[in-house]
Amino acid sequence: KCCQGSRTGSTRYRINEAHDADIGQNGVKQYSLQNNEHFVLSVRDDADGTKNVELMLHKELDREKEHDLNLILTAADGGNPQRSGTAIIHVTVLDANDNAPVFDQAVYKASLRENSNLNTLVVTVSATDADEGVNGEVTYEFSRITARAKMVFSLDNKTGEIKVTGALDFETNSKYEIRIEAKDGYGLSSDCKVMIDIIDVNDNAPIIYIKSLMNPTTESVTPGTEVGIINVQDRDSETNGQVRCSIQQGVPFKLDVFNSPIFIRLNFAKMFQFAVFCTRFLSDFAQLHL
Ligand SMILES: [Ca+2]
Ligand SMILES: [Ca+2]
Ligand SMILES: [Ca+2]
Ligand SMILES: [Ca+2]
Repeated sequence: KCCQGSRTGSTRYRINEAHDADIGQNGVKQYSLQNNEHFVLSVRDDADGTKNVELMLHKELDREKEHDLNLILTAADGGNPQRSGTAIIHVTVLDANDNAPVFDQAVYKASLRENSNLNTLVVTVSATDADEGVNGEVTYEFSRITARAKMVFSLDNKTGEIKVTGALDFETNSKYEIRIEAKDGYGLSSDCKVMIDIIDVNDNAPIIYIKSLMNPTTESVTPGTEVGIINVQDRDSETNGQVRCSIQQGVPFKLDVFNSPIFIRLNFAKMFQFAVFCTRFLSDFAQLHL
């Protein structure tokens, strides 16, 4: 058995000497090893006439490429005719933890609607480790995550599944970027990025704010006078956040788009502003406050 990562040159394995019943020239004279990439034979004559035979590592072993090797060792005598015997040396390469887990993708992207249910699977990250046993056992953990993201997403440390664990809200946070680390049993690690986009759902109704410019509105007011401003806000985006305003018929007021959309308020809330103009003398509506 030879460990992956053993140093070449200094890693040697002693091999038991071959026996030959003959003596002298007819005894064991030479050893040879079948040509192979990794091992060479080192034979030294000892003072007592025996030979010290060692298998010496010549080129590093890589268990991930080759985990078993068979080497044919031949011992030949010096007789005539020459006789030889062979032995097979079976080398098992033991694993060293020389590979970190590797993610399938450097960046994982996912998108889900803001009204997604708890436990919804967002994305599964996956890393593999070429080593064996504990050296190749991969676990996952968040390596960089905001407090907000931690409240709404969970990560299964064995399967790499990211799931929804809290209420999402596009209007509060529409994008998340998380880093995940995959570690093997001895702490070699690598990481990946997960980008999650939250998709808007029309979950906010428009809110109407009314500001009267004349309070109270008098009946002597001239038609065409601006008597109030209406602000309408919808926190949703795009078509979910567009508003249309209308005023009931038969009232002496006209609604005009004043300058829409005016500005964007905090948290993406858009504010649309409309002006209300007096269209005729108020008479019966004198008490009406916008
Ligand atoms: Ca290995
Ligand atoms: Ca490993
Ligand atoms: Ca809306
Ligand atoms: Ca929304």
